[in-house]
Amino acid sequence: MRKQVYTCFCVDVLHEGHLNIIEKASKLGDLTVGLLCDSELVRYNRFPTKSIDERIKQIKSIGQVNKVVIQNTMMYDEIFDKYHPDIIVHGDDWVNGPQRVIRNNVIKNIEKYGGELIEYPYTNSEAIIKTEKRITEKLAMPEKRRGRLKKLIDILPIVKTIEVHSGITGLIAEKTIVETESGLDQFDAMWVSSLCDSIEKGKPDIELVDLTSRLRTINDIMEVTTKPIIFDGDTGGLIEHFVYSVRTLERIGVSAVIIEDKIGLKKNSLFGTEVIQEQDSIEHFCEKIRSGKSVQLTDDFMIIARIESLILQNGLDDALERAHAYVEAGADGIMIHSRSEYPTEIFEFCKEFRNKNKNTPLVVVPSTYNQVTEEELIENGVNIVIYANQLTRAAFPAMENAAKSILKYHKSSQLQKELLPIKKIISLIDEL
Ligand code: SPV
Ligand code: MG
Repeated sequence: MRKQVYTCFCVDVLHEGHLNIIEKASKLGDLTVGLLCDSELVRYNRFPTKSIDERIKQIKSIGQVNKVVIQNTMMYDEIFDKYHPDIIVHGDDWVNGPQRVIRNNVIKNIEKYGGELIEYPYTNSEAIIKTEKRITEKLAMPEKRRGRLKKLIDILPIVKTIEVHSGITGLIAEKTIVETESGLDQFDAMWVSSLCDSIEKGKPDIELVDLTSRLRTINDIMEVTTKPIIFDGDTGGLIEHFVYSVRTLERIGVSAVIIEDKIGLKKNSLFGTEVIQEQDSIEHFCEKIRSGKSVQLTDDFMIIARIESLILQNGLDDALERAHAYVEAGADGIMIHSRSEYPTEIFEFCKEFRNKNKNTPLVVVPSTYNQVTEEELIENGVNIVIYANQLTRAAFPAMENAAKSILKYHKSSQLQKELLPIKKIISLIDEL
């Protein structure tokens, strides 16, 4: 009987390296190619530039492939359980680096089900690296980047979003990959926080850092990233100004603006009622949403309404009334904010909101109720989680400690262990 051979492709663009693997694998028996599904591909690598149907068609057109299946998880448990392959074929690029967790999973499955792992030298020519880099860079183009947030909301259980406020934090959001029990993971989107963008400039978070300056921050981030951007638009300002902001943000490729229903001098929500802050009227805020939506030129861009009722202790009923009114006015999503230590009021809101509205995306920012897990948020119907300030809060004490240490010891060698090696910092940024 011919052997059953299986190989998984976690890519959307085929190059000679993949064709090499197919050529060799097909000689070992009947070849099944697994294609990693979209939701896993974004955790593993990057957003696909081809749909799963196009990817299937592409592989099917290669003669040596007997069967094409969709692999629903990065780990191979389901594949072994379902297909019992005799041979798993893979490039040897997964021996080192984060991908080795997946290799280990294959080895564990072989111990359980039997089979053999055959690894071929990975083809990594200059030309292949260049092509792959080019494709990735194209994802940064405004027309490609803008609509990706909506797509991610559709395909992912939750869109994991991290705060960025500069090129360097953008790079961290873009490139950080970790190994987990279920494979690799990375952030899906970026949040340009008003708090952190202001702090970066040594200013309070009171809409003092104006849009021109915020756009410069966005540009720095866009230069070095491809992931979609959610912009913290504060109150959105005057309706007459907000329409211009929507046009600009949409044109440059931002995916969503979140505006909060406060009026007058805006202060950071985490002050709660410790400072005077006024909530906008439902009518006026709906007018702002309607005006923003009316000037939008694509279907890609989202205007998300942020409700401050829980922050200002105006109660759950007020929050719900506003949420439904804002959706009615055209909001593409609702962000419900809280500064409680526990997620109880957020979950109450989600439950009541979802009773009436099953589809409008829900966004939360668990800065104070930080014990909450993504799993719990998913169970409660949340679509986007924003980690809104952690990079800034991590950097500040690290920088302060370094400054203090140098002052104290009048030299810097004692810091060596905590610092990025010089060799790494000078080669951190790729040249074009
Ligand atoms: C921000 O990050 O600027 C926010 C979220 O608006 S919060 O700081 O919690 O108000
Ligand atoms: Mg803000």
